[in-house]
Amino acid sequence: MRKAFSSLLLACALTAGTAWGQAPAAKPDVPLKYGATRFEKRQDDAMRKFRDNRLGAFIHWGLYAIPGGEWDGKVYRGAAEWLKSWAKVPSAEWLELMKQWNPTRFDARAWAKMMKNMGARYVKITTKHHEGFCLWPSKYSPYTVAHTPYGKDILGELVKAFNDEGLDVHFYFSVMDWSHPDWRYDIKTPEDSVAFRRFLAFTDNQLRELATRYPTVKDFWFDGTWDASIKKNAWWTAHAETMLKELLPGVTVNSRLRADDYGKRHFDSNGHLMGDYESGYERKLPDPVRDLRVTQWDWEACMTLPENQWGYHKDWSLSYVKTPVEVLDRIVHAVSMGGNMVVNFGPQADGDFRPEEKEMAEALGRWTARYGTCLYGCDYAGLPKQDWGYYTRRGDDVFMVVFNRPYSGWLTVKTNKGQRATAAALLDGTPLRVVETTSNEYNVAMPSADPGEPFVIRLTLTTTGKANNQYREALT
Ligand code: JFZ
Repeated sequence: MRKAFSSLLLACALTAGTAWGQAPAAKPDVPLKYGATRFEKRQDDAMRKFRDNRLGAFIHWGLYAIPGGEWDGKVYRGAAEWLKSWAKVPSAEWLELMKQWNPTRFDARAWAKMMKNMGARYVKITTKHHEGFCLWPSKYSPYTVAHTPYGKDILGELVKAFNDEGLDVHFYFSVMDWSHPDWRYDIKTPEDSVAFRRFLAFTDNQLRELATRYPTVKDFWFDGTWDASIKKNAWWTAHAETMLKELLPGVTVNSRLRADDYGKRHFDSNGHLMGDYESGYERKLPDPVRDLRVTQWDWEACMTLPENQWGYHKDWSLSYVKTPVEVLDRIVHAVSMGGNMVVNFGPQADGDFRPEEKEMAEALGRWTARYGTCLYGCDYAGLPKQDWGYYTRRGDDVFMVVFNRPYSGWLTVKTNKGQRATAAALLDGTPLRVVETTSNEYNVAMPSADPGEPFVIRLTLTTTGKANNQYREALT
C-alpha cells in the first residue's frame, strides 16, 4: 500500500503548484483529441442550477467508519478513509469489515433534514471510495452493501430522502479501487495493459449502473484519477464524460476526472478547463486579489472540519477543528469568487453523526436561514476586496458580508469608474450611512447594534455614465 500513499502525496504535490487557474498557453494551440470540449462556462439550466446552489454537503461513508482511524490498537493521524493504506492492511482483511456493516441508527430522512436545515442545496455522496466498498448493490462487485448484515441499498435510500427534501444529489466516485485485482497504478507490461482494459470496462459498467439506477443524479465527482495508469489512458476520461452525458442529459462532471492526450490534468495542454468545473479544495482557495481569473470558469471547493479527515475518525483532538465562523468564511470566500463550497461530514458506523458535526450543521443553518440570500444564486461582484470581508452579487443586489469589524466603525467600499455607492442597509431594511470619502471611495457605517456574528449589508450601486469594470477587464 506504500504505492497508494506515495501516489496521493504525488497528486497533492502536483496539484499544489497548479491550483486555481492557469494562464492560457501563450503558444499556438496544441492539437488534442482528448482536450477541453468547450472554452467558456456552460449556460444551460442544469449548469445554472449547479452554480446557483452554491452550498453543498459532502458525505464520506464507507467501511473506514468502523475502525475510525484505529488498527490493531494503533491510532493513525492520517485521513481515516486512508487507514487501509496507512496500516498496510491487505484488501481481503480490510473487506472483512463488511461483516460488521450494520448501521442500526441510519435514518436517511433524518440525514436529509439535517442537510436541508444547514442550508445545503445539494449533497455529494461517496458511492465508492478508494477501498472499493459500494454503497449500492452493484452487480459488478462482491463488495457492496448487499453482502453486509444491513443488506439494503443505502445509496437508493439517500437519493430518495435527499430528493424528497428538494436537494440535488451528486455522486462521488473513486476510479482507483483497491479491492479490484485489475487496478494498476501504472501500465508497465502488456499484462498490465490487458488488466487495466478490463478494469476500465468494469468501471464503465459501474458508472452506467449508477446512472441508470439513480437517474435523478445531477453530477459525478471523480476522484482517484491521478495515477500514471489513468494519465496514460486519457481517452477513457474523455469517454467516461461523454458516456455519462449521453445517459444523463445535463449531468455535470468535475475536472478531476480528466486528463488530455499528454496526461495533463484538470486543464488541458492549451490551458482550457476540462469537464464542467474545476474541483479543488479548501486549503487552496483562490486568493481574492491575485486569482480573479477563476471567475471565468465554474469551480467547486470542498472542505473538512478537522484539518484533513473526510471519513469518520474517532479522535478529533489530533488536529485543529474549524469553528462555524471559519467554515462560513470559506463558504463566502468561494461564492465571492464565483465558486461553490461543499462542507464534509463523515458519519459514524452506526449511521448517526458525531455531536460536533450535528452542532456544525445547526450553526451553519442558523446563519444561512438569516443571511443565505448572500449565497444562493450569487456570484463575483467585480469590486476590489476589502479587509472587512467579501462581496457577493446577484443581479443588481450587491452584498457586503462582514467578517471583521473595523475599529473605526466604518467599512470601506471602493467602486469602479462610473459606479457610485448610493445606499446601504441591513437585510431587514435598517439603513446604514454611506459617506463618500474621495472619488470612487466610500465609508459605510457599521450598524449601531453589533450583530455579534458575521452579517450582511445590501449595497446599492448606481451606474453613472459609462461603467467601466476595471477588474473584469484586468482578467482578459
Ligand atoms: C481525495 C481522497 O483521497 C480523499 O480521501 C477525499 O475523498 C478527498 C475528497 O479527495 O483527496 C484529495 C485529492 C486531491 C486533493 C486533495 C485531497 N487536492 O487536489 O489537493
